[in-house]
Amino acid sequence: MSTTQHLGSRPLPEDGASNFGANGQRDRQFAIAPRAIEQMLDTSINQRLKMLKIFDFTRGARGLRAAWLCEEMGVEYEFTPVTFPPQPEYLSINPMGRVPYLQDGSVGMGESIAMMLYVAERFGPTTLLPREPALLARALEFTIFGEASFAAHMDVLLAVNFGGAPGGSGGWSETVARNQLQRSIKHVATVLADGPLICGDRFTLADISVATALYILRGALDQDLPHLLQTYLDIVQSRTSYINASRRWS
Ligand SMILES: N[C@@H](CCC(=O)N[C@@H](CS)C(=O)NCC(=O)O)C(=O)O
Repeated sequence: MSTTQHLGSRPLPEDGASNFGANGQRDRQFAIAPRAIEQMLDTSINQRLKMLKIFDFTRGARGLRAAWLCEEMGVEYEFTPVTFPPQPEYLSINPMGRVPYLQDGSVGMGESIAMMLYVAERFGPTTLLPREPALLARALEFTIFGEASFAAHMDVLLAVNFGGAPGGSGGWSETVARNQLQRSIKHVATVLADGPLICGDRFTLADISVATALYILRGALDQDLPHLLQTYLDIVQSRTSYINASRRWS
């Protein structure tokens, strides 16, 4: 199907000669311009269809992980806001109904850490996922740690704070979550003591992952961070990539 048919508009002459009339050059421009515009439109529609889509709540933190990485790597993406509770249209894309969710054409996936690894592999190689074994090991460990051993424990506390846990308390699971969070905070502080970043001087996926956990801790749970961690968070969040991504989420 030709571009013209696809867009459902009248066929255009191959060049402007047939429309070249009494107005001379002006008519020629009119005949040529619509074709150029159609081509531009077609290109931008195709680009949009091919563009990565990241579904998340407005001001959601975890979807920013993938967006931040896209900004770092120069990968185009689109933020698609999801309301809570999720509507049938979103559930037809992601039946689990959680966010974030990433769509790359016919490929779809949840889990913010997996999304980062996908983007790094699909559009890489990138220095944000180092190849040297020692750095790779640390980057992978802390990329997964940032969610599995850190942010995931905050869910219980978020439920206690906002979800109306029975009696206003999360009982033993709240105690476990608070203990685990303290251990995670200590672990990050120990690594950052040799910093300035998780992998020394190299900004990696691990920083995006851990910084997001710190951001949830400070933002959603209103918890003050130790000075070292707050300074670290300020440094990584001052990157243009983060600023650009977070603007789209607000
Ligand atoms: N491990 C998941 C956690 C996802 C998650 O906790 N999503 C929350 C919002 S940040 C959510 O969808 N909550 C609504 C629900 O569970 O229905 C990830 O990293 O993507």
